[in-house]
Amino acid sequence: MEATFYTENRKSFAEHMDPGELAVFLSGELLRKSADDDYGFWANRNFVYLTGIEQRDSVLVLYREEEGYSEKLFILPPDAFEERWSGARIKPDKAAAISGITDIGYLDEWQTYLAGMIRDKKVRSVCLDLDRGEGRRNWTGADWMKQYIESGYPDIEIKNALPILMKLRLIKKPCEIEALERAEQITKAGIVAMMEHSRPGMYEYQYKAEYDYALAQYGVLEPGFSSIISAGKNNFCIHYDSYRGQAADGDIILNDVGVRWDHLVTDVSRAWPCNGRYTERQRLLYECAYRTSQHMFGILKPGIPMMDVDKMIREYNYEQLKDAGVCGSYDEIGTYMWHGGAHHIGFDVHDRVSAREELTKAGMVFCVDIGIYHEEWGIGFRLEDNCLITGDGCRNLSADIPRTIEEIEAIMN
Ligand SMILES: [Mn+2]
Repeated sequence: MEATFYTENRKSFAEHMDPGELAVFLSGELLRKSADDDYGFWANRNFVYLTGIEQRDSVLVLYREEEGYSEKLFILPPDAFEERWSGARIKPDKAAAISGITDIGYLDEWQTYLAGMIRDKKVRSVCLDLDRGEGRRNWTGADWMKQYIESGYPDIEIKNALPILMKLRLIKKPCEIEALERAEQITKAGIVAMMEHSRPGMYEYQYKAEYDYALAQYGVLEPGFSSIISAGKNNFCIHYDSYRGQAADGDIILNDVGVRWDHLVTDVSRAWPCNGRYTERQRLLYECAYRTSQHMFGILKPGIPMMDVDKMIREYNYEQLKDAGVCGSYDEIGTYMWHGGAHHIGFDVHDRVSAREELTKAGMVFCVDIGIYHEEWGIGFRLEDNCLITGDGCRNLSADIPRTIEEIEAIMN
């Protein structure tokens, strides 16, 4: 991603700030795992969206003037001893080249800077990324910041930056679509590798190994999110993550996987019989999902209430299942369809965007996910693609990943 992408994002954010307002964004800290080991660092996505920087303990400060705004980035200072053990830290010139921010300081100056700004600029409000997640209780750095400001500066109003960012992130820019297109190609390599190696008796972890190996050939060293790869009855666990099961002859392999490229994540599901030939029942159900998917990609365009997309998938898929003699009435559709399938993707796989009240617009990218679960027949799977809304319709970004029965059987045999 070019630095102009991040510069534009900060500019768009600053347009939503009030004069005299300060915004503080934190990349996050290392999380201790055990003894002297930490979990791999994962930078806050909104911080990355605004800076492109993925280093721990970094801080972005925006200050809104009457006209325009100023910005400053704080990064970890050089530390020869630390860097000998855990690798080089980003230097100011590199941080400037990535983010487009010219005013860069070191972390040890940051608290003095904050106090100085509040005093000299007579800051009236501070905007923080107060994203507590849904039902999650862990405090983030922004929560600590909120407490720090509230106790030290009771007159300053605290605002939440999240709603603004959720709006900005909803519409993808051309460079984000390019990154997604690249990610889709690599996703394809991973899925095709699993299809090609598939055979009865194969363990789920062996499919996973094929996927990870294929991605690594492109320099993608971890999947876009925790891969869901399961066989047979394990497909009935929607977010399955054990990988211990073994595919028996006649089982369907379900995958729900992604690739992150330049921060953008794909989310694709395919389903194939481990032995390379769909049974009659598998074919019947798969074709229902396929026709529903094709229907959706034929009708999606700007101006459709986002809330209706799930319902449209459900209703059309019900018609398919009814015609196939599987589902007798719409009241029973919940027996076979267990989840919705129209979440947005982007910097997060379940993208942190506000879409519920929106109409579909050019630049939105969301999944069209059709899951069919027939427990009695022992067949469960999803067909999930990534839909980009364009000026006059839509484009299936994952269309090139084998998705018809003919394409899949051709690869496997
Ligand atoms: Mn998915």
